[in-house]
Amino acid sequence: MADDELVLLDLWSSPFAMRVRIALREKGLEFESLEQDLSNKSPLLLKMNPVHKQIPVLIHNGKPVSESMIIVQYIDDVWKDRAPLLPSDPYGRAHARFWADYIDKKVYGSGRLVWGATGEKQEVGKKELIESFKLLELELGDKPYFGGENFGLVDVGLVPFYSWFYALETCGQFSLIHECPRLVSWAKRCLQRESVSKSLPDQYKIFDFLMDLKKKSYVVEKAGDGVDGAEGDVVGIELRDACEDLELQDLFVELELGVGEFVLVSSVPGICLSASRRKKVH
Ligand SMILES: N[C@@H](CCC(=O)N[C@@H](CS)C(=O)NCC(=O)O)C(=O)O
Repeated sequence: MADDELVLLDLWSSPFAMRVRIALREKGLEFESLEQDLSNKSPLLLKMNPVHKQIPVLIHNGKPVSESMIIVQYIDDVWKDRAPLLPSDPYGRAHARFWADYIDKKVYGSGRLVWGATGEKQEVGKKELIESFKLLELELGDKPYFGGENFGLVDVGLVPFYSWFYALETCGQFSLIHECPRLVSWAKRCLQRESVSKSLPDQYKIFDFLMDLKKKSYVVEKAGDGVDGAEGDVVGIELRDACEDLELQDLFVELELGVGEFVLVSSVPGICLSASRRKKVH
């Protein structure tokens, strides 16, 4: 389609946004990337994604498309004549969508626990993440890509997490090359594609970004005796948990309002700490 205007509401560190950048580049499409500040959401983002208020959003000739895997499939539908990301047969398409959905359901959530949580929660995240990666490795088998000979939807869905590997390994104290050597080789193969290497940030930059985020913000968990956290909520934190992590201890000192009360300065879903409302701490 000639004269297409493509604007991406973007964020350099977001694995979801990376998917869209990769898909656009696979198709050789020019686009304008508008970096978003999620702590102060722009009127454009709120207008274009009023339901979730999240990036990425692809605005194609003024019309917004949201949710990364939906955007990637939209791009593949519109520009189906170049570098197809999905196979043409219905079974192959369903199979690829199944694994893309698996990645969405498993990898991001458990990864978040690995870099953002401590103690038992982190261990649970680590176990789940390694199990998911091992299962994905089985699905990959001996193929060069999840899409077989062709780089496809599942590859686009998963490869952004390669930029998080160093942070995950460092925080979780495990080695991905040791646990899942074939997955690491696959990621390196993907990185040889310009679409991927241009879209993924440096692993050390991601590590610094996540550690900074962990210091500045936290959210309480939904499970167990936890509570939902929202920006500005006043909650009490069991200092016992916080003590496991010296950096987080500093954070609590900074945020303390009174005896055992803390305010959430920012809401980043899934950074888990055990907490309960207005619980006294000593
Ligand atoms: N399911 C969404 C997830 C997108 C997402 O979580 N975006 C994050 C940035 S990584 C965001 O915009 N967060 C802001 C918020 O939730 O308020 C997708 O696949 O696009």
